[in-house]
Amino acid sequence: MQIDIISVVPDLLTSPFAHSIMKRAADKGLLTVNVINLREHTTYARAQVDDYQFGGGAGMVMMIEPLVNAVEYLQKTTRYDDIIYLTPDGETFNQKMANSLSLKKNLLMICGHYKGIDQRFRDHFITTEISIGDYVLSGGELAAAVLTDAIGRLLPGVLNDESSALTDSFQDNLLAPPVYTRPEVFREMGIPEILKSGNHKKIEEWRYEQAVERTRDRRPDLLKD
Ligand code: 6GU
Repeated sequence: MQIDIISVVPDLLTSPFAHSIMKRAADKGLLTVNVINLREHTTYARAQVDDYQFGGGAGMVMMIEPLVNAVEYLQKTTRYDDIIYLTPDGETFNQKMANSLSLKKNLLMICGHYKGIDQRFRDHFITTEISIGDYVLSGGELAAAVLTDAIGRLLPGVLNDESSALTDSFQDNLLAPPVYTRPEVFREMGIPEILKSGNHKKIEEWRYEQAVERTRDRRPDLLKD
């Protein structure tokens, strides 16, 4: 899978994919992330990419022309399944969307800054608008990193134990159950007896009960549908 990300702060997007599971995905050739500097696609003086908004008001707006230049340049070599704009007024990202995006081949993500991007670009080039939650970030980069991580780890072969994505929180609309590792006793705090029983069927039942209980307690909204 290929994920291309257009940004005015490309440096924000180097570290998130250079470690751990995202690095493994890249090393195995399962996920390629390219970060494109929007300023390299503007024809305006001093690499300008934003301007004052028509109608007045505080805050700059990202201009349509550099964005179109960048997208059309990338489209010469890549056919995108989706062109995603990261924006707080988009649809709230969730695991279902991560699953569905992980089935695509090529994605393009556009990171907004300032007051956002010219509406004409949204109308004519963007296919999907996504937010990562009800709060405002100073730009779309961290949101693009969140999406890329959530999508990338779902690609077959990225996680060592392929079943481990299946037992994530949210994968079946349940939060994950509690987990324990060594030592068995730490400062008189033990672990649930059942986990030492060796009875895998009983352990699975216990985990499921714990997941349901935790979900009912913390996120009852997930159990409604
Ligand atoms: Cl995708 N972008 C920005 N700037 N803020 C956000 C967001 C995205 N999602 C939540 N807040």
